[in-house]
Amino acid sequence: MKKRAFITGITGQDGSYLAELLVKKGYKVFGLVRQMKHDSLKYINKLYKNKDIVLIKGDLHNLGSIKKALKIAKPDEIYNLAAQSDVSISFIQPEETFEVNYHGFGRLVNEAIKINPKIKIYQASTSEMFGKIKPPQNENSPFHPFSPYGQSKLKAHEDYVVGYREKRSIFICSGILFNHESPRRGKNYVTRKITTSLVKIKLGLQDYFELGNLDSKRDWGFASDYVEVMWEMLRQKNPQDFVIATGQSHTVRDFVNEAVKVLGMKITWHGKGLKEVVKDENGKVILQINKKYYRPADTNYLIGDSKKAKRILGWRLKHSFRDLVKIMTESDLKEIKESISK
Ligand code: NAP
Ligand code: F7E
Repeated sequence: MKKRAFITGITGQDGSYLAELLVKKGYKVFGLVRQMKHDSLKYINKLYKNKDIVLIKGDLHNLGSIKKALKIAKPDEIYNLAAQSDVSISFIQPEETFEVNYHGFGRLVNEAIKINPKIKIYQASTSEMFGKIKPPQNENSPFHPFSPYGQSKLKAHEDYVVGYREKRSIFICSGILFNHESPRRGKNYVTRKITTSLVKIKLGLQDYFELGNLDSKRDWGFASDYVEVMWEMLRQKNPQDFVIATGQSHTVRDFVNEAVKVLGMKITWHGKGLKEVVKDENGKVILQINKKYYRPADTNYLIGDSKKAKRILGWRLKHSFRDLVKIMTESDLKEIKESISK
């Protein structure tokens, strides 16, 4: 009989890649969706139309909808990828962030173990839980989150992942994933904001764009490489947590420089701090800093140490930072060119 997987956040970047992977692996895949609108299903529409996945309407806010979805899905495995995942928004809406990322996850776990105490659960934890801890960060590093997002994920990790595993012997584990991006990344995140903006500038559709903290360092990987290890984590004899990262760190500024290279643009950097700008070869400003994109507190330096995942899960880096920027920039170039030729 086919194994049954239930994915929350199936419409998002990771959820859509994971759904594709689990379908390929022969799973019967169920996904929780807030809306059945065409636009929000854009990355999973093909799977849905081909009847490869079953979509169930629901929301982590709503216990009734979770109960109903679990009754239909009867999953062997749950991948909880749903979240208010935008760190900047978490400073403006901390309660909503906790409501989804902590209480929503709690509702899901409590219902799931009532239906099937042997269920295996994957929780999408995050490098944001490390906050100000010096890199490299691994499974033994302490946590010190700066943002309400990081705090909500840490509380979920402590109470429902570590807590339920230790006190109630539930098979539940956290993937502590560092930043991972793709052409499916939301345009509110810095990588996709950079690639879409530079492509539009290159094509003459936009004059300039604005960023915040250019010196922030992130360990950026390619999202589709990261979903395979989510599945691997649920294959272990004993549930445990893993840090997944590339082990390399780059600044936001590095990302801009790399994307510009892919587009064959020539740029120069001028000034410092809030006055820093980027000019194109004609001396026109195409990037400037806006204070509004700075956060009240930022996790400035992340590098993940994934030795444990390499040893136990066989985690290997498939795409470099350069590959990632190239894939994202070329994808946006193609998509935006197609949209203007319609
Ligand atoms: P994403 O693209 O922002 O997707 C988030 C998903 O959560 C969407 O499908 C969204 O549905 C759903 N969602 C939001 N609120 C919900 C609610 N109240 N009830 C049900 N579903 C809800 O995120 P991602 O980048 O794929 O990340 C997946 C998970 O990994 C998240 O939990 C994120 O916090 C975590 N994570 C991500 C990274 C990263 O670098 N990408 C790193 C570490 C951890 P709609 O389509 O309806 O909005
Ligand atoms: O910011 C800086 C910003 O929003 C990265 C989520 O998936 O990864 C993601 O969170 C850095 C920060 O991602 C802009 O200050 C500069 O230092 O792309 P981001 P994030 O906050 O790291 C973690 C692992 C998750 O778990 C989250 O769910 O870039 N930055 N200028 C900017 N960031 C944004 N968004 N916009 C700017 O204009």
